[in-house]
Amino acid sequence: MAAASRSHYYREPRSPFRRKIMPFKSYWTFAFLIFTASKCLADDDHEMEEFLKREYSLSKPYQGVGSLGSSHWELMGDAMVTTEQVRLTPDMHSRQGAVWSRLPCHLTDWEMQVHFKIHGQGKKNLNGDGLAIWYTKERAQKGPVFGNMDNFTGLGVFVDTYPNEEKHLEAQKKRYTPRTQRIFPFVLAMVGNGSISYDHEQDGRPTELGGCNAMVRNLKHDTFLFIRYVRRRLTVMIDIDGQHEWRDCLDIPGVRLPKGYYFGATAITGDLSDNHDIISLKLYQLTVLRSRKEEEEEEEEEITIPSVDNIELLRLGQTEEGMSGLAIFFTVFFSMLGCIFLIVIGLVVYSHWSESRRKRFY
Ligand SMILES: *[C@@H]1O[C@H](CO)[C@@H](O)[C@H](O)[C@H]1NC(C)=O
Ligand SMILES: *[C@@H]1O[C@H](CO)[C@@H](O)[C@H](O)[C@H]1NC(C)=O
Ligand SMILES: [Ca+2]
Repeated sequence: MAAASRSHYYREPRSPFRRKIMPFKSYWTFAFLIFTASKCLADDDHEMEEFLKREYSLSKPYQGVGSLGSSHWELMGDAMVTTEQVRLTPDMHSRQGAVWSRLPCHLTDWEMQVHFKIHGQGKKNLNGDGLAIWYTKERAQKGPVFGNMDNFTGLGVFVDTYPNEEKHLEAQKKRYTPRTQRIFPFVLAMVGNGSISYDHEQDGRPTELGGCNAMVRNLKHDTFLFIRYVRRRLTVMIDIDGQHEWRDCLDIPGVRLPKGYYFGATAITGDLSDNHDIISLKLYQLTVLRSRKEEEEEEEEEITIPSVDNIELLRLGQTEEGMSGLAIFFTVFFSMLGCIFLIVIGLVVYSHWSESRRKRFY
């Protein structure tokens, strides 16, 4: 409408409006751009609603937890339910326990809020091994990956409380550079496709998607972990300082997880131990706006095997970070080489010039 009313000024050739008025077509293109831009911005603000899904949640008084087939959550191994928590392992060596949902989850976008507690007698770094939260194809399998099977298919988020690799290096009087060294307890995410093994001796370093340090042991206040999966973006956040503030741990786009997998929590102890408690698992369904294009894309290619887009680049980025000291060295080295080269050229040119001047004098 604005364009139409302004076009009256066209009759006056020298109107100051003249140059400002856009042709009809570009006016609409512009409006469209503004519209899409604002829409994208709204989406980036995570404007979404969330609904607690009780069937995938676990909370006090833990009525649906047990070994009976009728329970929503299956208890395994050394795990025990009390009035206060589901204790996956007690603070005793060589235990493992798990709790697994019996219902496959078919939601597209979700967030799992984990209220957990890790505590025990062990001093700093003399405790282990940690707990894991799962969204996997397989369920209720025992194994070495925090009490779950290796070569799992799906997502695992680990709270690793024992630095196996760092302890091993320490014994050899070696260590990572401060930049690449990880401080434990360490939260780490990994996506498996059925043939990727978790390297326990390296605390999963070769297969990690990202992670962060989280001092979660023996705290008086409540500790939480959030795992959010929205539009194929995996975000892990922690709230461990008792301030009710979420801290980003990792955020990775292009994570492809099939629907219909199972949620679970597992823990394991070895020579060293801890109580690994789950106080609650709350699963929220998130409803987010999707563009028609996104919807079509997602309908077209149904995900059957979990994967992460550009995983090689992700790994490359991590090693590059470790090598940046070397990169700085080379940059400095070659700049100095360049300067020396320029100085030499300068000297040669100068000596030629002064020589020819000398010749002219004679
Ligand atoms: C699983 O991932 C590995 C490493 O990215 C790859 O080599 C392998 O082909 C994948 N397996 C399947 C079944 O997709
Ligand atoms: C896991 O996969 C790796 C490589 O595909 C294989 O070597 C290993 O035997 C598998 N482990 C188990 C427990 O299936
Ligand atoms: Ca470890």
